[in-house]
Amino acid sequence: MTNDLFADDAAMRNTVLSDGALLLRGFALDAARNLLGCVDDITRAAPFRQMLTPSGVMSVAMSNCGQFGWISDQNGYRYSALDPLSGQPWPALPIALLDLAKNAAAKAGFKDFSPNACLINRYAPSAKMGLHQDKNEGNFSAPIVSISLGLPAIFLWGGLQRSDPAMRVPLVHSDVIVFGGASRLRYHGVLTVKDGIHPATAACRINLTLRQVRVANTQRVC
Ligand code: MD6
Ligand code: FE
Repeated sequence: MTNDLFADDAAMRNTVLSDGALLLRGFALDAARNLLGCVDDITRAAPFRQMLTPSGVMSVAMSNCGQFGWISDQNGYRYSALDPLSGQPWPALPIALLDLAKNAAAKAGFKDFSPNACLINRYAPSAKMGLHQDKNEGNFSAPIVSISLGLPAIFLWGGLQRSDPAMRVPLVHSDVIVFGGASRLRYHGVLTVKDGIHPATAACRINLTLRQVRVANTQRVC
């Protein structure tokens, strides 16, 4: 009941960030506790790890669930059906997560979103994510659905060129962003997460991004 009131209040503050990008405030409020339980289960099987990139180690710790997972090493980024740490497939995408992502996408006008990959980002205080485009999916007609849980953060919402000015969007627990269409390849990032304690996650921010990856674009074996 209380949650419904908060959710209604939050929904009144939904915001179009740009053409094809919608911020759904509080959209994950009812599901949040269950989703965080799923993250615990997933990361027992596929632990959080700080991946390497061609330019150094990432401050954000990552894991994945679903048919494909986003991975990076000194050679670059790609999707893989197997967790390179274990050589095993990633844990399955929980139904609750799939349902939430489909509902969010539909609300933003993307009717047939069928994600097969979910990247799980964990930000400890002082972690951040630099401006980037998500362009390894091989399928830019599908949107990406992004769920924020725990500590707040400032999301940077840029343009189609890295040098375009970026809007600063404060995100809090249970906010969901759907971005696709004309916004699918916009640059975005996350400013350094500040110290704090959130009742749902303690001293971290968790971000889940659900993607529809084209199978032909992935690496099947590591
Ligand atoms: C984050 N999100 O919010 C990082 N990418 O922690 C992303 O990089 C992202 O939120 C693609 C689509 C939505 C996102
Ligand atoms: Fe991204």
